[in-house]
Amino acid sequence: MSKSQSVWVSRPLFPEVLASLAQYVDVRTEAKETKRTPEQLHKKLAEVDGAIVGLSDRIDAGVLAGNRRLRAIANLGVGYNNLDLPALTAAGVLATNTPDVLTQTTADYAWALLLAAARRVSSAERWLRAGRWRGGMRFDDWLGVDVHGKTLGIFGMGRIGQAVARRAIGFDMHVIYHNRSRLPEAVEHECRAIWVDKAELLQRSDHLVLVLPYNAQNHHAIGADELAHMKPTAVLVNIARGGIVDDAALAAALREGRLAAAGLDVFEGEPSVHSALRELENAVLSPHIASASADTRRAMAQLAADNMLAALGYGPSAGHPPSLLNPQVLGGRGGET
Ligand code: 8YV
Repeated sequence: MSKSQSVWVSRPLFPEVLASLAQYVDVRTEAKETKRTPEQLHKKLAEVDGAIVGLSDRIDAGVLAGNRRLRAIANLGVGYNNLDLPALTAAGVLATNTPDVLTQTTADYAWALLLAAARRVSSAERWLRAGRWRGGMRFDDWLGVDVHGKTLGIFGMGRIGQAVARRAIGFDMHVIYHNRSRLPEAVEHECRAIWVDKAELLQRSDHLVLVLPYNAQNHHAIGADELAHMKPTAVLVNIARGGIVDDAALAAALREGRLAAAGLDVFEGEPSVHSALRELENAVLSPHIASASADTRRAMAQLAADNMLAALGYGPSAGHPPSLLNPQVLGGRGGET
């Protein structure tokens, strides 16, 4: 049966999620994820009523220009710095993201990076695989830095930051955090976390995890100055966004021993990664996979699909996408779904 509305999915998704979309709309899929030019995106969006996109798809006023058909953009991620929200709102396009479903998995991954970087897991494995473990290892080889019992700093204390903090209880850590606004006392108490200003966070953290959203104010929130205030024994973990850290300054600090190690899942200009970082043994690097467990990626994809169907007026939440970022658009449509 022909369907009246079409949805473009900018990258391969789980077949069952695509099938749930296809019950209601005509689904246009892609065989692989590619970085598209604004012109290519403009063309793709001109032909559909909705699009499910990811972080490499930058949706701004330019790609929306002249588009009278598009009604919804569903982002595959909780962070949505790839979306120009004011531009989407001005164009009357509903925008959604995927909060909550990835909180725990992403927090787990912050710990994976922290522990791997502090205890030199990747570097030791590379050494072993290279056949260099031949006996005669010294008792003081492969010394890392401890995580348990230390002070954990968290920069950005939203849902994921709080989930990182809760896990620190099991490691007997003291947690300090910095966030624009202080959390309610009950949440601070539950997370056993104490608010400090940014300068104190940098100075006191034995290890620092970045979980803040990317925006113009947070560009290079961790640059050369900030790194200079951190402890030389500290591990820095970035599971937030590339651009929050000045990667060149970080590489210099790691190379010069001004910082013990870093665990990085996100990079400025990804998928390319600063060559200086790639050369460092004390940097654990991964390709933006903090939310990538099978259950969570499936849940994210399904939430994006549910958001899309609801935005286009289908399914149990028709007209009310579960994670709508710009409810003003619904108001502007005068209740139309
Ligand atoms: C990515 C994320 O979306 O949700 C976010 O904001 O950064 C991640 O979940 C995902 O890894 C795809 O790049």
